[in-house]
Amino acid sequence: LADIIAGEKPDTEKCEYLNKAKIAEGGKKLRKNWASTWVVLDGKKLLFYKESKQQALTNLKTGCKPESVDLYGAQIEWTTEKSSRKNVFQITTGSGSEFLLQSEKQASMFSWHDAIKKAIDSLGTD
Ligand code: I3P
Repeated sequence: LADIIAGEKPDTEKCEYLNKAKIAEGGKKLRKNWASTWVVLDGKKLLFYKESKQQALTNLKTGCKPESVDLYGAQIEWTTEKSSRKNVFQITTGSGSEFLLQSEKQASMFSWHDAIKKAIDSLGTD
């Protein structure tokens, strides 16, 4: 309610272009492929909208269908080993998928880490 009065979105709702790389799916390692991605945090989920022209065309035809990541049972941690890039954290989902998110804007990544951690903690694990 305070957020609404202040005219701000709750901090478990965010969106921004970030660099994203999916490095595992269902416990299987994938080849790392960074892509600029419109990332939306909506409280319980992270949504990834690809920015590519191909994807934009597909979205026009099918309606925009982002990749949706359930944060229930997920984990988040900063990593310096999984990438040579700065400001990288990893999200591991309950289903064993691993995503790296990165941006040159350090403050921005702190804010994302904070918001995602809050979202995960608010969902609990049971
Ligand atoms: C990868 C690409 C990534 C890099 C990754 C490379 O090569 O250069 O950007 O990750 O390093 O393997 P390719 O395009 O040939 O797959 P970072 O930018 O995060 O360092 P890695 O193998 O050390 O993960």
